[in-house]
Amino acid sequence: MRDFLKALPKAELHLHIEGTLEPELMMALAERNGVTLPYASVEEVRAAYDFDDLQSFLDLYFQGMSVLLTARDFEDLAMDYFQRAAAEGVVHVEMHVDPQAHLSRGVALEAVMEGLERARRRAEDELDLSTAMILAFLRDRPAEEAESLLEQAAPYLDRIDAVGLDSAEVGHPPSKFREAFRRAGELGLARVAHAGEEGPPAYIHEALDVLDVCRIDHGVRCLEDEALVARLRDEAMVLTVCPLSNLRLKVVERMEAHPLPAMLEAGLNLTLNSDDPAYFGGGMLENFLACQRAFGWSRETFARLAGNAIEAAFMSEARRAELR
Ligand code: ES4
Ligand code: ZN
Repeated sequence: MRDFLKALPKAELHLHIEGTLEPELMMALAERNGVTLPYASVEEVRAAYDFDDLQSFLDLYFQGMSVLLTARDFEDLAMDYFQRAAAEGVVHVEMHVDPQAHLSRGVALEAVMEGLERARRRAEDELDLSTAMILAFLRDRPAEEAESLLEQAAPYLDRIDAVGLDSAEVGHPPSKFREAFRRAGELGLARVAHAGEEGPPAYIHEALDVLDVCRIDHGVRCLEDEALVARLRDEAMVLTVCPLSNLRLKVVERMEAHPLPAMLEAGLNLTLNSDDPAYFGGGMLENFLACQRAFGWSRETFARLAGNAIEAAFMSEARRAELR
């Protein structure tokens, strides 16, 4: 089964590129850039990754990315990840990027965009890996900051496929970002949003009603609302579920208690993704394997889930045809 899941062409639709920063690269970049981290070794970094909830993870996620300063750092970050992903059968990666987390540290948007662009070209050339980019708004920052980021991103719109909404969910409902998402639509960008990870099902309804999203990132709390489940199923709305993330952030207590099998049973349009692989214990293959161990799914089920992601991906029809 491992060989089958590894060989299965997988598209990753829910990934934060800053969440791919492995402790080894974090330490190397800290050294290269003269940044001080509160860790003496790679082992200490890993030992710190014992999270209670989303916020306790986000604190270390934002701290870890303090080593990313130059275009070269962002290129190294993404290329390092693209190589690992390709080696486990990933053929397409859609990366969320959090520019506000870099701008607020004095890192120019140009450094972020140039570095990531170089890595994307290399991924295409060297790894036959296609990529897309989702410009994410930090929902715990003011809505005006998101609107300003979108205007600053004007020179890079041709490299951006969609806007997204991430970071601390509870207390920051989708409606807060009505204007930024409306403007993104006007600029021709697709819309996705994290909803129903820690937040209530009402946030999923709101993301659909107010932000006009084409995908819901996570969405695992949808089962608490029967009418919502019917709506998601009827609209064939794509949900980008991240099993190991949900386990490590204690959205679920054990993998066996994950709502995925019930969501599948409900006829939802599901995909499997890794979210922040450097922090949550593995990439796409490990997420597929965790489901295999916990739910005992058949090859057909995994092939269907992988197929759902190819169909929902931001990629050319020519590329989609190639991967079908
Ligand atoms: C995230 Cl797991 C998760 N949830 C919300 N925002 C995020 N940013 C990076 N990882
Ligand atoms: Zn996420």
